Amino acid sequence: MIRRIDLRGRLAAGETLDYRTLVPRAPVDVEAALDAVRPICDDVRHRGLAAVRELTLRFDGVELRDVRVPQDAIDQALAGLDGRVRTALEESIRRARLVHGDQRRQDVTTTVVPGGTVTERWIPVQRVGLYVPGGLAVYPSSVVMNVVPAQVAGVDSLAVASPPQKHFGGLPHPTILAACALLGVTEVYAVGGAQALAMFAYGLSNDAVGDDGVRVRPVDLVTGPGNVYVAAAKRLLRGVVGIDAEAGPTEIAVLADDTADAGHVAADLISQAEHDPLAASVLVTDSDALADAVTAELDLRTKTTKHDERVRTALSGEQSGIVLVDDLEQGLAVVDAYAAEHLEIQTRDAATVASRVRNAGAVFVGPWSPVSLGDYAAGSNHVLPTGGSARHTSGLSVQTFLRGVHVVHYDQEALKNVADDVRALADAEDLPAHGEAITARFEGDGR
Ligand code: HSO
Ligand code: ZN
Repeated sequence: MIRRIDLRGRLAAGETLDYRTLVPRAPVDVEAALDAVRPICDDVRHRGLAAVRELTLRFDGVELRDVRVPQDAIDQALAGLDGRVRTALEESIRRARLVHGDQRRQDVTTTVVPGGTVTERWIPVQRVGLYVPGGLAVYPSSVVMNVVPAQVAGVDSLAVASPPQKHFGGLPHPTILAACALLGVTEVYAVGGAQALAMFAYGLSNDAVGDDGVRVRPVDLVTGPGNVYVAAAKRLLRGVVGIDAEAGPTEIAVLADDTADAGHVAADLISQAEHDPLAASVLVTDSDALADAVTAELDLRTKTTKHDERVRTALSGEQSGIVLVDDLEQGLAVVDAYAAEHLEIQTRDAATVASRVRNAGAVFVGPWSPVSLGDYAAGSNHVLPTGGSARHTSGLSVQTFLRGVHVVHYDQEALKNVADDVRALADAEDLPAHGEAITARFEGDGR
């Protein structure tokens, strides 16, 4: 059911291989979704709450009275949370805080010349909107992964939006609300999809909603996963509001040799295929025997896994496959070209092989570091670049919620000493007023 791409012997035969076009990849057409999303964003912008209510009825089948989730509903969700899940979420939060706490950057002051300093100040984004989807699965873990770095960065104001669920009285899923409660997030909205992102970008003002007092302040940055419509809304609203990455369907690549356990590799490939029929599972190996054993294990395990249909569709899709390579050297070139959201290294001397990886959202080293550990409880972040964007983009981190601002402070002497250089460059660019701004300060002192 999973296809094979055999690259063996092709280099020896003198072929030049363009790995980027040879690796399996799903075409995700965000552009096509833009047309559907544009009128939704415009409507929310111009008609505020009335539009959000109508869209929520149309897409979620829920009649919203107020967009804001009342605090007692959030408290009740926490009170009703299963004890085992609560303990696990608390441990996940604790580990994420450890890792993200170490990411917090210090301001750095460089003394360029005596009397002339440049400080890089890291200033948190003021207000952030976090979108938590409610589609095929419920992701309280994603609440943790978005909220923890924002809080560590020092974001002042944090709002969460998640689709209202018919079965839960028109509120977001109770586990989402409980995760918010554990993290101390109190501003939660029962709004989903593109309308949630438009609400965050434009806000809902009193003017737009009449006189029932609802007001949602616009945010400065929106983060969080979502389907293709959420990605399209992000693309459309970027500029009005900052966005994190446009997250596509999840991906796992495993680079393995003959020392890997075929059952474990298959289980890991299935674990991410379970997210989405469009999810990608890719094995890159130099071992024929492992490729055969993993294929057999995939067949076996797909029969008993809960979301078998989704998994089967994902594994047999053109985005998934087993890539056979001559050796690990070629394997590394292939996984670098693929730039997976998640990359597992299951080889001899895995740490050394992993240290040579250039492109991946996150790397999972050795037999005891599966992706699902990272999804929930490694301490690492699970909001990671997809679709090959790991070539140029990082996953979510404290850095996502900070801006580096250069603070320039020169005294008179330090400016005087560099005045000729500024004037020379200003003249070279034919921008003499730039030079005059320096000269004006020293007129009459003989320089
Ligand atoms: N693997 C997903 C994250 C996730 N998994 C949430 C389970 N829950 C994308 O990194
Ligand atoms: Zn996952």
